[in-house]
Amino acid sequence: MYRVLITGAGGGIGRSLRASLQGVYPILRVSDRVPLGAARPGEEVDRTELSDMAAVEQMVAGVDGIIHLGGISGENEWEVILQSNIIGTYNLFEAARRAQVKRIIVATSNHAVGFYPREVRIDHRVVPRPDSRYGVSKAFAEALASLYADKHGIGFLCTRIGNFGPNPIDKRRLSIWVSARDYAQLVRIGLEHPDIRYEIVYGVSNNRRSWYDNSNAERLGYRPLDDSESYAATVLAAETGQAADPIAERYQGGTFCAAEYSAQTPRP
Ligand code: 15L
Repeated sequence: MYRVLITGAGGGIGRSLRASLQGVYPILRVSDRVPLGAARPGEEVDRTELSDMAAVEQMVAGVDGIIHLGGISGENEWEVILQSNIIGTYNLFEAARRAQVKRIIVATSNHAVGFYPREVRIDHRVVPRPDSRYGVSKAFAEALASLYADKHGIGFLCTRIGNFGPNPIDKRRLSIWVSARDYAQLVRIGLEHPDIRYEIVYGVSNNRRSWYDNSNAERLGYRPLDDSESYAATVLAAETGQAADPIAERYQGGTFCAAEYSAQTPRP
């Protein structure tokens, strides 16, 4: 990997990877729809709207690998999701094919599978059960990646990110938290592992309360260093006595499942 592009470099994960990957690859090209400030040593700074194919083609020119974080990172109206996450992701993968990009790390999400009940332990082989229009856009990104891997030979690591942050912020996040250093480790595996064509892994730390069988990530060499359990007592104490929505509580996707929920009976 000579030149690595980060889309969505202005977001929380993007800012973290921009710092931790500095100097790891000869050139880091950082891009976002919003201004990113001046280039740091070893960087190229770009500003692109992912729904604009011509701009996306310029953004990926000369790139070997892409960390695709760009797009909307939560639930929104269909038109917004459509432009940023559906059309934007299509534009990126198609431009990457034309530019002969070798690897793409996809920031997919736990919300692509958010309607699995919490008592079910899921692995990388389960079918998607999106919990939102946002979750559908992440399942779309995984499916599109599969097409571009099979048909065009691009290597994809789809990382179903749980919740990225300095610490887990509530009970649900104790099961899906990922620390900055663990996520950076996973991204580097995705870019550097010699043998990746199409893989789905969970972007989570080594959490004792995890809902995931992340053996596919482990097979690829992932050895997460952090565990949310050290925050559990504080997090749980803060939630004592709080009323919980039964739908949010039942499913892994939490409030994403409960929002706009109108089914009379749960799907078996
Ligand atoms: C996500 O996919 C979102 O990008 C993030 O903002 C959080 O909502 C996270 O999931 C989560 O489930 O906590």
